[in-house]
Amino acid sequence: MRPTGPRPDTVGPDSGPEPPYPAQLSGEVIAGFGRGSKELGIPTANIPTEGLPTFIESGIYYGWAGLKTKDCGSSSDKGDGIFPMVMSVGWNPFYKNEVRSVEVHIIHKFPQDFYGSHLNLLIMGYIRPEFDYVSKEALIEDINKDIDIALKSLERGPYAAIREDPYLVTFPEKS
Ligand code: ADP
Ligand code: RBF
Ligand code: MG
Repeated sequence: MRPTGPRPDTVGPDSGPEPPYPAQLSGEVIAGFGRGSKELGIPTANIPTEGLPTFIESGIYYGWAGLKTKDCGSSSDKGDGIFPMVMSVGWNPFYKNEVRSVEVHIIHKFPQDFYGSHLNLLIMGYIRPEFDYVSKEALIEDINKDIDIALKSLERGPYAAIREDPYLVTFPEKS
């Protein structure tokens, strides 16, 4: 269960990410559990757990996401770009999952789904461990706080600068 008490406004050193951050992770958006994260207002783009750096343990992280939507028509209006993100890695104790998952909530409103698209992530830091919750509402409240913490943390100069890292916009060649 989540310990009670206030949560910080930002996480990680103000001077900028320290090794092993920023950590790179990329993958294709796959179907998740279909649990209706979307209905909760917090859709999560699931990506394969392969390629997850071994030092990334279960927990909640934040960083930058570069998204390239799968081609069909003009890409610009489908939401390609660089966005802040929060990421959950683990077993989702609240849902008692049997498999580990990596789910990314991109902090942006998209006009449509983007399954099959490519995501490049720069993980900038760790926010908190995963918790079990007494209710879905309590989980959502904490996720919304994670989003606030991520946005505030990424506003700091050295973190904001990494938004320009070419890694975020380097995608595999179209096949
Ligand atoms: P699933 O169980 O298949 O992961 P979700 O309810 O978590 O389903 O919805 C995830 C899908 O919603 C993503 O794969 C993506 O196509 C879409 N989506 C729309 N907006 C967002 C967003 N802001 N962040 C992440 N995914 C989003
Ligand atoms: N699931 C949990 O069981 N415990 C958590 O502490 C938890 N934290 C999350 C934090 C973020 C930022 C995100 C995007 C997801 C988190 N989840 C957590 C996963 C959540 O259960 C999953 O996305 C559901 O599908 C939401 O309905
Ligand atoms: Mg999902």
